[in-house]
Amino acid sequence: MYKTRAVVNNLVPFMPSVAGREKFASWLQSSSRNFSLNRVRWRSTEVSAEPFLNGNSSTYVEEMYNAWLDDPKSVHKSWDTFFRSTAAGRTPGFAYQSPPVLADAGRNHIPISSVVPFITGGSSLGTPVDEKIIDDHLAVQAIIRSYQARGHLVAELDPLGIMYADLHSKISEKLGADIKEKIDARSFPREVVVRQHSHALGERMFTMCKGKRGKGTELLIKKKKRKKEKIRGHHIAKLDPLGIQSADLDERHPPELLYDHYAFASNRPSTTYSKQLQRKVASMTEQEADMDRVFKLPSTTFIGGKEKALPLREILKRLEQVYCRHIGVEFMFINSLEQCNWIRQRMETPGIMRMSENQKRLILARLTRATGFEAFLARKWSSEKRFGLEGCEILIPAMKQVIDKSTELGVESVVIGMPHRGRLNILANVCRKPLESIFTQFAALEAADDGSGDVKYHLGTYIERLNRVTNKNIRLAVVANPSHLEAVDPVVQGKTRAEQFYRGDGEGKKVMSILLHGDAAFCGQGVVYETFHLSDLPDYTTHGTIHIVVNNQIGFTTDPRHSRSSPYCTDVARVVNAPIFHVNSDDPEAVIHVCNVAAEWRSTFHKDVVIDIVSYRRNGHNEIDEPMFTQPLMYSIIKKTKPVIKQYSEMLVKEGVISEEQVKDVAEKYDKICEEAYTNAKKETHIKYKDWLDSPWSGFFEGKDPSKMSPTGVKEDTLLHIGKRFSSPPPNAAEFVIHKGIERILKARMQMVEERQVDWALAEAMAFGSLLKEGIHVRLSGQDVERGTFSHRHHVLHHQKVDRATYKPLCNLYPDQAPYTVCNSSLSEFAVLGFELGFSMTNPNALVCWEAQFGDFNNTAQCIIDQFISSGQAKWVRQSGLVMLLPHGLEGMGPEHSSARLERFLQMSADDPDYFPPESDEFAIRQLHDINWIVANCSTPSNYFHILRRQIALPFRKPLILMTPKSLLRHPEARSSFDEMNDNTEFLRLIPDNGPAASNPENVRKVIFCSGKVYYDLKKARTDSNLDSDIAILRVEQISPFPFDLIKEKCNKYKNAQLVWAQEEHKNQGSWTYVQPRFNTTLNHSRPIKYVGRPTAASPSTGSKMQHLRELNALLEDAMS
Ligand SMILES: Cc1ncc(C[n+]2csc(CCOP(=O)(O)OP(=O)(O)O)c2C)c(N)n1
Repeated sequence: MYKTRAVVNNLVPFMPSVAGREKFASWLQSSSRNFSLNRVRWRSTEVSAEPFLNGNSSTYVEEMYNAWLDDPKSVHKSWDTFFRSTAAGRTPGFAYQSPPVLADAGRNHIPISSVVPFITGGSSLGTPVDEKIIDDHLAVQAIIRSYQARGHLVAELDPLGIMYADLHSKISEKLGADIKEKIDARSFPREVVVRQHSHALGERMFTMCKGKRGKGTELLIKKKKRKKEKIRGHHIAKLDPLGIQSADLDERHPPELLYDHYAFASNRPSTTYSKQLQRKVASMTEQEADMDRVFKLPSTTFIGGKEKALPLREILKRLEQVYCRHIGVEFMFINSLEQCNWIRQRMETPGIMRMSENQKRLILARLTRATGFEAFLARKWSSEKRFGLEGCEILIPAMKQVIDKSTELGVESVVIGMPHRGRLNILANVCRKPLESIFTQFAALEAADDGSGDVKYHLGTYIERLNRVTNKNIRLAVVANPSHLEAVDPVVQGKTRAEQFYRGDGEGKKVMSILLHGDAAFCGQGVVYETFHLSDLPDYTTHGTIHIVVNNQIGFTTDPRHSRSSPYCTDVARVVNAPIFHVNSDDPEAVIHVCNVAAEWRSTFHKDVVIDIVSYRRNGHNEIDEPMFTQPLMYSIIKKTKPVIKQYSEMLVKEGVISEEQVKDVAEKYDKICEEAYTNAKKETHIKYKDWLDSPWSGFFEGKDPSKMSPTGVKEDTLLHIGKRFSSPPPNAAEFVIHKGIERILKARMQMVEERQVDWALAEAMAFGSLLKEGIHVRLSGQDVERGTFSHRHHVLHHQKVDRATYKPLCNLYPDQAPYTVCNSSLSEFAVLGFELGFSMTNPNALVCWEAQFGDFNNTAQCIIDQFISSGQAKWVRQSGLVMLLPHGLEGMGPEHSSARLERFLQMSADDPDYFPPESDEFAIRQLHDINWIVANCSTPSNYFHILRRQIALPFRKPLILMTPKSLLRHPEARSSFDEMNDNTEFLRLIPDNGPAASNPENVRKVIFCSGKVYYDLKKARTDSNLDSDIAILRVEQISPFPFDLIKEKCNKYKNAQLVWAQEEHKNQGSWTYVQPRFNTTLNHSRPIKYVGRPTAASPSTGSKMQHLRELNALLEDAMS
């Protein structure tokens, strides 16, 4: 509402002048009979002075008014008359005059008479409308809206009934009766049965929202006026310096939710609505008879079904049924009337939650399996950690329902990301992974394949099976993940996006993702937020994710009020306008209903949606933990709480849907299945990690010799063609205005191509372009990658006159080329790197690159690097050819734009420093095969070209960590000839010295090994010192795996020389600590290798340019000495 108002407010000055331009609020202010234009100012209007603006009808009336302001003819004549009258100064009650009947009502032509007479009981032409009746009507509408917006705050969501108490407040005698009973029955000191913050208002507020169903709801609020003003301030704050946006920030506390708040039954003053409205409503509702008065239902509610009007009593009853029972829906913040109405319809339509007997039996059957599975594991492996689902077993029927519904709506493949809780159960009962495979994980068996493996509740899986409910084939992948909660979220999104991309599923109709979360992790981990922000970006969207929170109201041993500051653990989802369905896990049918709605929502709007299953954890954090140490009272309640299976089966027996014998029978049958699988599992002698692979690349490895690599050199014609295309303006250059600076860059590029030369950007374009030609999809993602942080790339040319008109040269190389994706990302490293990793997992025949703005920033994605990229293959036998491009180098730009922390990547390389692998022709490729990732620092464009192409030429996939240059991008010497890239050329792990020193190696007194940009500084210093024949400089381009063989060869060549490792990084950083022991192994400790470089330091680089140069000179002097 505020949003609309603010928009109106902002738009009004630009609207064409129309008769009676009066601010909308003025005619609602009936207390002020003075309608002077100048006196009423939107910007200074307080919310409380605009009572009707909180009601549905006011939205409608406001729409009418806006339309009328725009064009008085666009609304029905009656509205026109009305607005004209109010503009002319008539008071609301007298402003309306019934117009003559008009035929053919247009789009906005709903006559006011269709609203007003209902309220007034009919008014004849010229009869003034009774103001009081309008107020009553609007008050009812306000109540409806309040239930829709805030009903979730009083819904009975918590199966334990301990959710809302506030530790710092005394429990009032006015406690909701059923909560009070619950607490009393268990005879606990009530103050301690506390789980969550009281809503939003902090310690001084105490809210207890509970009531007997159908009788209205009781709310007790104590708040200080000052506090209230503070809270409401955001409604009227002017947040936008440009005045072009608005905020729709809603207060979370719902006094207006409760009908007695409107004083229908008493004269209790309201704190929300104006005194004037309170008086009006109070006078209307003094008598119980008001409850039987019939009110027209606005178009924004569906509680009436086919009824257009209902008695107030019935309205309230239905609203409570919908919004204040076991489902609490948050959706009114969504900025789309269509979407809000869509949800209202699915929640409010009478009978919408009714289930058939078959559906009920299906829920029970699934619940039986979920419960039986945990019970079976607990019986067989009582002291094993399994992070069971007890207390939220309903998750299994919920997941299955989401999948059933989505399959019914066309989805064929679901990618799932989830934490530990209930994972085995999901694998068994949702994915239908053979129970034998799961049970063998409990036995201490040897692995039949390579890798170090992972604990059972982290492993992934991939299953293709028939969905028996929909009779459609479905593919389910659960992505393997580390302990690091939520880190898998962006990986799942990337994998999902890739599947959609390669299937041509541009709208996400065939492939979708489901993300499961724990309550503490969902609100605690920042990557959740970062991932949400990818959800609507053109090159990152997965067209809607269904999030399911297993909200057991505890995180390990920590209560929610100590683990989050937001009222709900799901509030993070509000940023993307996702509807949030809180649902009580003890009401299986309510859970299934919201699952259906969520799946339909995703299928209809292709936007994220959250299901928050409010439940509990029957055991400790894991099965061997003692929860009574820390949550004694909560757990005493849990012990007395009947498992949902029991509650639901009893209910169905009572309803006559199923008999007690049948309940028993279903449970026993499942137990038998488990026993059989258990017996079979015992026969297994080995486990296979491959059985747990989440992304099988069928056909990729078959028939490939793991020791053979395709060539990386490219025909000259191809280089020339790509070079020319990349250097040309758009084909329609006459109309497409490009920037003069870009024209110059393109010209310079063309000149290089004509001279058969490439710089860094051209080499990269040729690597990408040649792969595209070969049918390999290339995706380059990261912050500002389209232009390139250093303005060197320019893969997207922008029309200087037309917004969003762009040209991407690499998309226009060949008619039958593979697609090229280049996309600026959101400003996140964690989520975006995770996303690209996920993308790279789907298709091995794609080059997926992520570029950091500066290499320094990669450490905000450290978890993805450590937990997935470095160790993913070892843990989960999953390969990835992801490329990380990390601008790196000390160039006097200060401590934070200098180091990609090369040393860390090297330290994580699984490359034994003490082991010289057997020498053979396959030395290099074997090393690559055995390593966890490749770390390189190239010094020439051609080597960059080759190493990128090598990612695809390899018969397997390894992540590539590449230190990339900054100043070298434009360094005149950092150029390569086509000769170094065409047929019969390849990536050089080590670039030898090709100068005078190389032709007379015996006389060389010093060999400097180095890597990356420092080579050019050393080379210049050597020439300046006239030492070209005395000193050889060799570049180690691939640092890990270490080129033992080549180092050995070169050291032998320069047998009389002193060996030096020179680097620009500080001694405790860069490559030194990695290369030193490997040099020693290579040389069998027979020749020392000396360090030349900066001393150790805590910070990667000095902040002083002068100090930087001083250090560099010292380094060079030392190297040349
Ligand atoms: C990033 C991260 N920090 C800490 C932990 C340790 N840890 C494991 S489970 C857990 C509690 C998680 O609570 P919640 O998200 O509510 O899920 P639940 O275990 O209750 O299902 C914690 C803190 C972790 N796994 N990951």
